[in-house]
Amino acid sequence: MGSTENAEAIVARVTKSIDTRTAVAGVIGLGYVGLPLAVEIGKAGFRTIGFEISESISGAVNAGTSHILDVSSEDVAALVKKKRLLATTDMSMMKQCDVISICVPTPLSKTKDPDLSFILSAARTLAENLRPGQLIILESTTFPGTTRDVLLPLLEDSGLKAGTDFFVCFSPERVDPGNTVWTTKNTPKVLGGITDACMRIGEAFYSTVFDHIVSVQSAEAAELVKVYENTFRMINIALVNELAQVCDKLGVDVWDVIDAAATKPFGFMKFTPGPGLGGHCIPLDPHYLAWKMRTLHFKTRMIELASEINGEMPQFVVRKAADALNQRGKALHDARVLVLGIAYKKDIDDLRESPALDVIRLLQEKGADVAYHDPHCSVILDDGHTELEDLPLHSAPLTRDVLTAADLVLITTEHADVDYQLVADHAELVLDTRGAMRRVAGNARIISLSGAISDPGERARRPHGWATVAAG
Ligand code: SAJ
Repeated sequence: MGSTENAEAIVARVTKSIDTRTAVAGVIGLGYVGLPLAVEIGKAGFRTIGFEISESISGAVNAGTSHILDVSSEDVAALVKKKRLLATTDMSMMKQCDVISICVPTPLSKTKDPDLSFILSAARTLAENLRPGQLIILESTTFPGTTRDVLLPLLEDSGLKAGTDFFVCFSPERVDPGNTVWTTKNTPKVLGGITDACMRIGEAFYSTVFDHIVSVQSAEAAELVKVYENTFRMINIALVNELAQVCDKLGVDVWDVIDAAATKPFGFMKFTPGPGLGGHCIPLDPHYLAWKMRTLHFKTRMIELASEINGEMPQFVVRKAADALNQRGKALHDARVLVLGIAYKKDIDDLRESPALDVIRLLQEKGADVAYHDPHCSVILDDGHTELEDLPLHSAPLTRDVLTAADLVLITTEHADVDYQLVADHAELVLDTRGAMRRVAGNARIISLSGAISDPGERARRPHGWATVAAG
């Protein structure tokens, strides 16, 4: 076997090894994308090798433990026991793999430029271990052209030729952390190949792992599908965040408007406002496309504007907090503020890019005394780029005493397992940026993101103003 085999013969041989499950699969990166993928490939019947740079993650997987919210340790342990899943830091084992998926991070640099360092490192390691017949599938979200213009040349440094000696596809990950309805296996899987032969082998392999394959015309099309999906979300989230500011100006409850608009059975998709945009995808991925288009002298104005609007939401929320305290005759300075819910979205434990951290930072900068409670995030550690004071900061218990001691409770992320009735009963003042308090009522004065107020005791508590006294 070698490059003397023609592409068709190699395609037939690899396809047969896939059909008979004798092909060995590899997954580079066992994070929130790679570990679920490795488990599904193992479940599909392939011996799967997970390549990790982290000894601790590799060891944990081999011990039958999952470090990922959506992957059960039972599944990992069962596959490890059946020798369908093995984690390793020995990258030379890539030689043993017939198909290899790359699931490494694609972060942004400080200047919002693509950071392809993880892809470059994986590609160089792959090139050292590349052999004829291997299929390489890039899953990391990136700008159109990365597979063909960045990954391919590095792999061909091996001396092998893409499309004849080895095969390359792009297939974007579509993991929605915490989503139990749409999982790795049943979410339609987009796939684009560098050549037709690449596509056919990619389809042969991924159709054994995923319920539904969506083939597109090229790797670039597949890359663009992904950044388009997440740009769509980012822009619509910016639109609804701007709507919240519009409602604030008009004195209209934004949730009232959104819920009514969402009754439209066609032509509308519900998004909800909040304190900003979090996570490791939505705030970042559109900037991969914006960066690429800038190199082609094209300005993606929608992305720039949406990023600006979403980025301003933490400041908008802190202004609302200051206003809410001011209405009670209190200043933000030295105010005791309990930030409630800090994960980047509902019912998960991930703090990456969470806007709640920006809100806490801004509150601290204005002299507020900030504590937080989040049942999923027990501590905010000093990881070197979280610019908060007094780290590590531990989650405070959500008790009657903590709530009554707070001058303001600021809800930045809603969680299903938080008792908002307890908050309504014992907090004095609540700023709710997520609509978490809409179904409860108590003694608290509750102000929504767009300024709508519910205050059962408002009339009883209205103080006689200076003007009234002065007028005698
Ligand atoms: N957010 C809002 N309002 C909304 C929706 C989201 O403020 O109406 C905020 C969230 O609070 C969060 C951020 O946007 O801070 C991102 O939320 P997200 O729901 O997009 O969650 P992610 O980033 O974990 O996962 C998304 C996937 N989510 C959904 O499709 C629901 C999907 O877009 C991608 O598969 C995934 O990113 C990815 O990996 O690209």
